[in-house]
Amino acid sequence: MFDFIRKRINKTIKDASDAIPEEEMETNETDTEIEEKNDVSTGEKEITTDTEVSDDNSKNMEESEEDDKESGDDKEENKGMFSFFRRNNDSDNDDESKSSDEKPSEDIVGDNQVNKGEIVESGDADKSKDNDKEEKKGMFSFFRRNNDSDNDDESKSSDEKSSDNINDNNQVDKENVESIEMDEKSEEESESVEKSKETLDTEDVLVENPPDNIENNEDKKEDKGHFGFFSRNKNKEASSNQKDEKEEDKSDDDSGRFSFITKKTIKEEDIEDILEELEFSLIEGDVAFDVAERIVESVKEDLIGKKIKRRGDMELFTTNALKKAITEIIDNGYYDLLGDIEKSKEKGEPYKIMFVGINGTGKTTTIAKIATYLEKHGYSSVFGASDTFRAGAIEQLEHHANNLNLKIIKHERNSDPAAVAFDAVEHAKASGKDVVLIDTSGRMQTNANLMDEMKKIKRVSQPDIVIYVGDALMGNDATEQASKFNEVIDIDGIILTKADADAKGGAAISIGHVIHKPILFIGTGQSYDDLMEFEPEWMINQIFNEEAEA
Ligand SMILES: Nc1nc2c(ncn2[C@@H]2O[C@H](COP(=O)(O)OP(=O)(O)OP(=O)(O)O)[C@@H](O)[C@H]2O)c(=O)[nH]1
Ligand SMILES: [Mg+2]
Repeated sequence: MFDFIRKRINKTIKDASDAIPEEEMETNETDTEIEEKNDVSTGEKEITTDTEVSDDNSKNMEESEEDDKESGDDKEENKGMFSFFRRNNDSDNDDESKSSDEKPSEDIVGDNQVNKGEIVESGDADKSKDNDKEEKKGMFSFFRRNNDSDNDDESKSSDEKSSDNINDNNQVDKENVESIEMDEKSEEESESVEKSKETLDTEDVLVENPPDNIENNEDKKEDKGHFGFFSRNKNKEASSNQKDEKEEDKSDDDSGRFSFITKKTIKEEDIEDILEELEFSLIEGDVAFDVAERIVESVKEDLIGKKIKRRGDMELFTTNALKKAITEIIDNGYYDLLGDIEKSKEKGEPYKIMFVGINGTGKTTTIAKIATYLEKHGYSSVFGASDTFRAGAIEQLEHHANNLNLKIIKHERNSDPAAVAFDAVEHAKASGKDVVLIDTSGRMQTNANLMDEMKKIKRVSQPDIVIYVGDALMGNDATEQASKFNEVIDIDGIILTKADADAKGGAAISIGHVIHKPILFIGTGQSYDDLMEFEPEWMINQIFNEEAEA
């Protein structure tokens, strides 16, 4: 039923996922070059920032972490961190040709640059030991700096420190200057770190099976931070208000590779073209203009300002925003038909339903379907043949009555339809029937006489509920007609027929919203059982699930 809308919605979701260019989801290469070092002996990740990291940038990164803390994203972040290390350990382990003896002495020194969202590792396993030392000194000093800034945690053992391998060689960063000073001061300690590293097991030590000396750290909560880059951010206080600037983040992408993704805040310009196209698509798919506008506004409101932290976020946000917008549109209350019928029955009154609509929408067929439905729920019905206008209308209803073995109250053709309805109600009262189903002739909302006649039927028969029967194939016209009928006769609910033949689905989305009345049933075919109770969840599933039956 929703083929057209489903395709367009899915296109919108796809376009939205592609809307933020890859480059914008990555660290700014011109500002920051991140060098990653992978110490095989410990399985640690060492990340060296070799170029300038501006104060702003680092503040944003700090804020990013702070934000996450507040929003409870920490756990996810940390999980990501662990998988990062595990993955790198795994990739190290892949190197079967290396003996475990070799590994401890080998640093894969990444001249890695963050490039298009991935860390491209160009490890140089044969760096000289001197170089190694220098690197490690640097690495150590970085953590010294951070540890110091965190609490001057002098009590940390060198073992602990060995796991904090981040080297920041920033030239301009103020803190970095301090860091360089620290380098000199802590040269000795650095060497002890190296030694301690050599004593550690070779693989997965930090993540899968942390050695005792790390596991027993006095401050276990620090463990996560030890693994690198994040600890620096995590332990500092947030100090920036520039919330919609890019923020660095680490995350898994779908391919399972690790990537740096910048937090990107969705702005109107990122999505305006997509939403404009969505609006056209909805209108083309028979959604009423106002409803299409409202859906788009709601999605826009939802998306703007959202922060994308990892690939897939945009798709998720857009899907959720669309689902929310459409759910709001199609949720127009609930009419407890069976409950109301039961109440009438308890009072000893027949429950009266009047069916209205324009020509050929399926009123008469639907009456037969409803009688079938009611019978299944234990309620008896009687038909009132109030379409005295169209040739063959009475016979048509009579045919269904015979098929279903139900009583029909009929008068001559062209007789007063209101009188027929009245008689049908009287018959139900007299014979103890539970429900009276009143058929009326189809009429155009523009035909004042026929609209007046319809009002008279209502006045005389005093129905408990007036149901507008709309043809889904008529698209937005069905919605506009429902609006007019509602103005004249005050509709209580809607049955939308021919959903089985409607490939667009727009009328089903907007009709209830436009008249603020619920859809009770959907007609799904020409047989008596082709009637479905309307459930908003069903519709949402039809619209969003590509595997949903048409
Ligand atoms: N495919 C499909 N056809 C339907 C459905 N409901 C009704 N029809 C068909 O629509 C045609 C018109 O149905 P009617 O019940 O005569 O419609 P009506 O509103 O009573 O028509 P008028 O009395 O002339 O105003 C018939 O051929 C029905 O079989 C449905 O849910 N699906
Ligand atoms: Mg009819």
